[in-house]
Amino acid sequence: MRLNLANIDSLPAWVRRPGYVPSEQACGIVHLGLGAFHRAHQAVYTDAAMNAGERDWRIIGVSLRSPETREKLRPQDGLYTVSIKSDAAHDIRVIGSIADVLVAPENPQAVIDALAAPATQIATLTVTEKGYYQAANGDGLDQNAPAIANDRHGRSPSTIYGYLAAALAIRRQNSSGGLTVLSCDNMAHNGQKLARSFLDFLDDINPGLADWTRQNCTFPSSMVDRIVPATTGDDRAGLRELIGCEDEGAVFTEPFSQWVVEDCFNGPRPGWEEQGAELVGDVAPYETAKLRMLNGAHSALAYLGLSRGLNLVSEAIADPQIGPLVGRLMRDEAATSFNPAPNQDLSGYADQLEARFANPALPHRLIQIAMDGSQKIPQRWLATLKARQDAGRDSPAILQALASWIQHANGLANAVDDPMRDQLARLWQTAGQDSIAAALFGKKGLFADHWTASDTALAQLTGHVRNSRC
Ligand code: CS2
Repeated sequence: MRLNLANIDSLPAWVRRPGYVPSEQACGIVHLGLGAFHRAHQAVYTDAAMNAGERDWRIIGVSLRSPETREKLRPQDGLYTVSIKSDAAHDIRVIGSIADVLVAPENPQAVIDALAAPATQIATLTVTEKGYYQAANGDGLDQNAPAIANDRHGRSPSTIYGYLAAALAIRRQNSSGGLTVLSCDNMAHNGQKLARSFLDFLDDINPGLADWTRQNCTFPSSMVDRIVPATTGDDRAGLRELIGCEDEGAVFTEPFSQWVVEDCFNGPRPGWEEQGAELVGDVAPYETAKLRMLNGAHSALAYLGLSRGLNLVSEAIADPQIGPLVGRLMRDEAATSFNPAPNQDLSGYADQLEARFANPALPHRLIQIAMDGSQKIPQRWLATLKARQDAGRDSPAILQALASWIQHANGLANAVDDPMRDQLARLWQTAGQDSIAAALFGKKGLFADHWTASDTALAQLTGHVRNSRC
């Protein structure tokens, strides 16, 4: 038996389910990048808002690449379960907020039409860091990326910019109003970066639409936080035992969830703040803490842990060398690299993060976190290194983690899953072990715009690269 609207009532009584009739709710949101993270986070807040009585906020999910998620959810009428993994009793909830899944490459026009529909108020995004095509120096859009050049020439779009541009042109023509375009990815100033890159793109292809977008759309920043490991076959089999039903779209996550959103919406939105989201004037201190402490620690656990043959976050945090190093990275380095908001307790936050990483009920694979390192380390480590170096302070824990990433990027012990993989491999070949750190972080290094290492830091980093395992 497969989970769907017809058999939802045969689930055990303790499984929570929507307090509204999903098929009776219209759509108000289009989400680009429908992965497990969205299903365990924003879709849950939206489901909760409709449980509380709000109406017509269902989500049309868009997969920008493969049909996999559509194959999981369509036969289930969009329904799937979220299981909270902890020591406590089973907590499983059916989510009804996803109405349909579109597969962009199969039918780009359907995606454009969904974004252009007058009922659509909000476009949310989890397309990962690389989906924003940021220039290597962090300064706006990478105009040279082939996908961006394709979209600029008005061909069938493949990037968020091409889809949004085509949809907003229709909204403008039909006078159906602008959109709130809400980035939910792990990037510093994600809303500002998205707005800047999108407007760069529009200025180039259609200055009139760029002006209209400036006046009719908003791009709030947001900080999203929930650890959502990739679902495994074992997870699904265990779930089937528990609920007596097959759920191909199931996601498994931790009890913790946080969403801090800049309160600058263009039009109506669900009352997410009634369901635990925080609507604030300035997201930056929360976002910086999360990126530099949580994600910074995660990446360190990933590369240091993999280099020691470990597989899971919970194993890496328990390692007698890695655990304390990651504690220093969070407390001594990341937490001291920015000004927190009043009442933001960074020491308590670090304690909480260590407990979350240690959650034995949530197997989170290090290799999942290790992917796309070149896109992640600027906001997770390099920003901290720069801020502390500018203040005359060193960051020994991050330097060790960074050396471990450099070794990882060499690809000797693993397959490197990174959009800059070939560039990094070429650099390794020409620079070798003694000069790779300089080629990356020296004065003309590949990442020098994010952080140019001092001579001392460079010497230390080079020493670590020589000594770190791969
Ligand atoms: C992780 C994040 O895969 C990764 O890079 O660091 O996905 C992390 O689990 C989330 O940001 C937690 O909110």
